[in-house]
Amino acid sequence: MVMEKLGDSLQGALKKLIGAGRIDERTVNEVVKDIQRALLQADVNVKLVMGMSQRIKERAMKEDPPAGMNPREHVIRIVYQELMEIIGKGAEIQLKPQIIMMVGLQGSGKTTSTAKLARYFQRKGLKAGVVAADTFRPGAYHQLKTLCEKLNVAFYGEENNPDAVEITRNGLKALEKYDVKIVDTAGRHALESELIDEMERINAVAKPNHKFMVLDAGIGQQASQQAHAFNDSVGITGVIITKLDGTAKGGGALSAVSETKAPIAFIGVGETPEDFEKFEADRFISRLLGMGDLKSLMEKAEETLSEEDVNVEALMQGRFTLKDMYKQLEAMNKMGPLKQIMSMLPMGLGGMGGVKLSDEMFQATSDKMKNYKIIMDSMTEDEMADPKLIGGSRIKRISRGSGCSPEEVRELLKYHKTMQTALKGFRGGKFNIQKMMKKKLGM
Ligand SMILES: Nc1nc2c(ncn2[C@@H]2O[C@H](COP(=O)(O)OP(=O)(O)OP(=O)(O)O)[C@@H](O)[C@H]2O)c(=O)[nH]1
Ligand SMILES: [Mg+2]
Repeated sequence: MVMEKLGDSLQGALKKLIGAGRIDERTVNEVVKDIQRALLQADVNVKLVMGMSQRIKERAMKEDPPAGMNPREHVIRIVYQELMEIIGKGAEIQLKPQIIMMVGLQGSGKTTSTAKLARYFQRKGLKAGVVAADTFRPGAYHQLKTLCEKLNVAFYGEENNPDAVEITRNGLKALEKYDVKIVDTAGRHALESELIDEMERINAVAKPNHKFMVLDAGIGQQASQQAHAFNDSVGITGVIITKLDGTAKGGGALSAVSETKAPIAFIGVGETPEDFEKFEADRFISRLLGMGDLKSLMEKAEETLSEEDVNVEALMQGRFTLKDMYKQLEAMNKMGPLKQIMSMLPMGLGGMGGVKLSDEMFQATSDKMKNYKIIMDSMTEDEMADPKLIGGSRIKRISRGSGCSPEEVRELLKYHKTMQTALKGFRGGKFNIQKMMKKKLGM
């Protein structure tokens, strides 16, 4: 998971709160101290952290919990709200025809993000094309071309033309029929006049609706300086923070950017085209705090899967047969890294509710899932639709057919039952802490 360390520490702090006998000043101070430490380690600015801690303390002691909310939930809600203040709301991205220009320093991730962004819009049903207007870095043309070919994204470039402005003009014309046109530009080591000059000229020709500054999360709090500088020169409408997967300083970059006027639009969380997310502060924080993120998952599911792959509706209604489970396991494979998916799912839904999975645990779960599929392949249609039919003798038959032990078959049935119960609970039939918290916290 992105910013795993920060998430771990924040969750540790909240666990203390949940485990405390009663919520008094001492408990609050202790929890706030833990949160402080976590944020400072993630490189969030000291002043911001101190201001936030003070507010949490004051609000936790002075404000009365809203009706129906216990003191614990009340404090968690305050922490959530104050984190939202620090991170800020994300940028609004409209799904309509538009021109986007990417700017940023060398190696920040512009070219990679250009391709990822094109894919994002394509998945939303818009036709996307990109223009390779980086004539500074050798190989830039081929890098982008290859990425686009892989993703089936339209590409325009002129390998031997040194004039980035001309390429932009030609490219936008050539891609006229495309809904979303993204212009990848060159970077420089530092914000030097040559770079600014080129950005300004491309800007004048492209007249982009959006100018996204691409920023490497590794620079931490310096993000704010860069965002200001780019904003003053060419004006930026949003920020893409990349490489959040590879740094402990993500908190610095995220909070520093949100202090500038440019909102965070997307985050890059890995090298593959899938590792890219629209930035939604509320979801991001829910995930950090380990509250699962069903909404993100559902969206991801809808984007990646066709309807016959998984019946989300039935799932949410608690109609969950073995067949549905089988489909779900297949769907998980399609959706990519199981680990990522599981950190988004609330507990019980096959997810860990933000509980961290060790690599061994993850491997074990992943192997188990494969086993489950093999076992289910030895079941009849009737059994798949109604697992209650499966008694002792059928278990033996399935065990023989699949080459797994009867214990494994029983375990699968138990797993299915747990999931089914959890889903019913999730739907609201039963007491469910996850749902209750989400509702009360207004998430
Ligand atoms: N781990 C990780 N790596 C990333 C991410 N985004 C980009 N990268 C890697 O960062 C390196 C630089 O990315 P580019 O997209 O080439 O950066 P650029 O801004 O276009 O660089 P220039 O064109 O030289 O200015 C590549 O190796 C990418 O694979 C991300 O979100 N996570
Ligand atoms: Mg590049």
